[in-house]
Amino acid sequence: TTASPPHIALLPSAGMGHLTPLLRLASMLSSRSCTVTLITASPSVSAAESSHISFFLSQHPLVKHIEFQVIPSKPYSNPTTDDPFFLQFEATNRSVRLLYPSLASASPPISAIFSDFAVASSIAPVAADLGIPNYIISTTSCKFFCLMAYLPVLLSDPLSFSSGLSEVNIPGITPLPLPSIPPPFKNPSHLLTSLIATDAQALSKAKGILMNTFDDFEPETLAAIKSGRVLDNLPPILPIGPLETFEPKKEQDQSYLPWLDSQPAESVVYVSFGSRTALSSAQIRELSKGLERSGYRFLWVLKTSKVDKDDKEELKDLLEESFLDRTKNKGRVVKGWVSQQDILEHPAIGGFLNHCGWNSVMEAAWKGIPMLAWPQHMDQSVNAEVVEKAGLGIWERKWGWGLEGLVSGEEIGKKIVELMEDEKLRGLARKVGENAGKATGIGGKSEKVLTEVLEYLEK
Ligand code: BUP
Repeated sequence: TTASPPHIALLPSAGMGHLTPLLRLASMLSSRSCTVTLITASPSVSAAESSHISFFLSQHPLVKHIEFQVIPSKPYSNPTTDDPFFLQFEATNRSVRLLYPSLASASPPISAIFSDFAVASSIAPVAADLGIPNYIISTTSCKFFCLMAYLPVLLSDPLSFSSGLSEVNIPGITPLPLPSIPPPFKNPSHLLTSLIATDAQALSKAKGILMNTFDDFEPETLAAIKSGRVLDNLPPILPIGPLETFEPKKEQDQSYLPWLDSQPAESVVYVSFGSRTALSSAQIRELSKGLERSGYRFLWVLKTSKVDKDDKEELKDLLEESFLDRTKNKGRVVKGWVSQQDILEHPAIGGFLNHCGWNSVMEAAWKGIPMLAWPQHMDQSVNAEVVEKAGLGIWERKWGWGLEGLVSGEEIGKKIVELMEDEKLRGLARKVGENAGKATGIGGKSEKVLTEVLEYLEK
C-alpha cells in the first residue's frame, strides 16, 4: 500500500506573534495534503486572534477545529505580571490536559502534534501518554531560542545576570550583551521566566524543534545548536522558514493602498511595532517629529494599547492636528489592523522601522526590505542583533528598550535618513530576500527539511 499523508494537530499559544506562524504552517501542511486539526484556546486574548482563526477556517474548509475552554487565571493572582498574554500562557498550560479525549479519539488518528514552545511542558505528558510524537515550534530567532533553552542552567546560577557582567555566555554561540536579556528573565519568580524555564526542560522530550528561520539567516547559531554545542540533549533542530503566508489580500478598509500605489518606488518608510506594543504618548509625539524631520514619506500603524480591544483613542487625540495637516501628502497614519503582507511587498516601501517581532523580521527578510530595528520587549533585542548581523538592517543600541526611555524626534529622523539612504544595506537586504526565496523554493534547505519531516510521519 502507498503511504498516506499524516494527520497533524497544531496547537498555537496566545498572541498574534504565536498564532500567525502556526496558521501559516497549518496552511502549508494542508496544501501538502496532510489532514490538519487546528486546536485553539478560547476565549482568546485579542480580537485579532479570534478574527484570524475564523478567517483561516473559512479559507481552509478541510481543516478540522478543536476549541477548548481555558481555565481562567484568577484576576491579580500573579504578583509578578498583569500581562494578559503571559497570564493566558499559564492558563493554557493549565488547561491542555482537557484535550486528552479529543486527541485520543481523533479520526484518522493523529500522527503528530506540532505545538508552540509556550505549551511544551503541558503537552509533553499528554503526547507521551497517547504515544503521539510531539514537535515544538519555535516562533522566534534561533538565537533567542538558545537563550530560552539554556535558561534553566542560567537560573541555577544567581550570578548569571548580575549587573557586574557585561554579557551572558551560552556555550557554542556568540555572547549575549546583558542589556539584550529581557528584564523578566532576571527575576526567577517572574511568571514568564518560570513558564519558559519549565517549557525548556520539556524540550528534550520532543521529537524535533521546527524553527521559523533559515540556514542562511542564522548560519553560525544554527550550526552550533544542531551540533549539540548549546545543549547536548536537544532533539533535531529543523529550520523550515520563512513560513509561507496564506493571507490573501483582504477587502477590509485599506485606504492606504491606493495612496501607496501613487508613491515612487522604495520611497516610503513603513512603521509598525507589532500587535502588542503601545508607545507612550510622549514617544508617539517624538516619532511624529522624527518622521517629519526625515523628509521621507511614511506609512505608520499606530497602536495605543497592549490588547486591541482596549484601543479606543482616535488619531486626532494622539497627534497634533497640525502634524496630520502638514504631512497629509507625505504620509499616512492608520489605526487598527493592516495587512502587513500587502504593505511589505508593495514596491513603494523602501524601509521598515520595526520592533523586531520575529514574524515581522521573517516577512521583511522574505521581501528583502531593510529594517531599522527598535526593540521594545522580550526577544526583540536579541532579534535586532540577528537582523543586523544578517545584513537585513541597522540597530541603534543606545536607544535601549523602546518602553524604557524617550528617543528624540531628532535622533529618529537622522536614523530614518540613514536607513533610507544606505545603498549597501539595500543590496544586502535584497540578497537576504533572494536567500529566503531559495530556502523555501523546491529543493531549498527549509523546504527539504519540512518534506523530510512529513515523509517520516507518513502512515
Ligand atoms: Br500590528 C499588525 N497587521 O496591523 P510579530 C501585525 N500584523 O498583519 P508581535 C499585521 O502580525 P510577538 C498589523 O505581519 C506579523 O505577522 C505581522 O507578529 C502581522 O510581532 C504579526 O511581528 C505580528 O512577531 O508579536 O505582534 O509583537 O510579541 O509575539 O513577537
